[in-house]
Amino acid sequence: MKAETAVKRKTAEAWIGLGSNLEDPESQLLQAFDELDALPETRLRARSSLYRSEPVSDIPQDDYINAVARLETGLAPLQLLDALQTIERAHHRQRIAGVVNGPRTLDLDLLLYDDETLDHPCLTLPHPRLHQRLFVLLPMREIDAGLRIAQLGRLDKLIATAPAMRLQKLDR
Ligand code: PH2
Ligand code: MG
Ligand code: MG
Repeated sequence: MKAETAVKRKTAEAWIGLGSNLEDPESQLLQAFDELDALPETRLRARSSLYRSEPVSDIPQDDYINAVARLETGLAPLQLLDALQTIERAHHRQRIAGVVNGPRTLDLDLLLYDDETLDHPCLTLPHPRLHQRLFVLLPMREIDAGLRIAQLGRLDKLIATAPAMRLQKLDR
């Protein structure tokens, strides 16, 4: 047996933000948790509750359902991003040219990948708006209250300084 075949690939801890405000958002997210767990070389290790949140957008639209998932994955960051976009497309996610922050059936954002920082045309790590979004920070705190984030610092400090918004934790 060759030496490499016995070596188990190192895995990373990846945090995913989930959001939906179209076509039964709660079901979209519950199904997405299963689809994340089914990705190659990937396990869903933890997930937050679902939260109802007011839309952060200039476009009037329905409230969102948001949540966060923590994965263990052997996929590289851009491979994982590609896999997330494949799941979004399977949920009939439409991207309309020129429309920013419009309503969506499913949004899967790669928030963190270990402590990596990345400035790639397709992917910025940590997610550039993570610290401004309580609908991401509060679900993260449910999974790991003591988390420290590369470049941004302690999660509880980010929560204390993030803009206020209407956000309600749900029972599922
Ligand atoms: N996602 C956006 C824009 N605005 N607002 C809420 N409440 N939740 C979201 O997930 C969300 C948003 C762009 O991805
Ligand atoms: Mg998003
Ligand atoms: Mg997105």
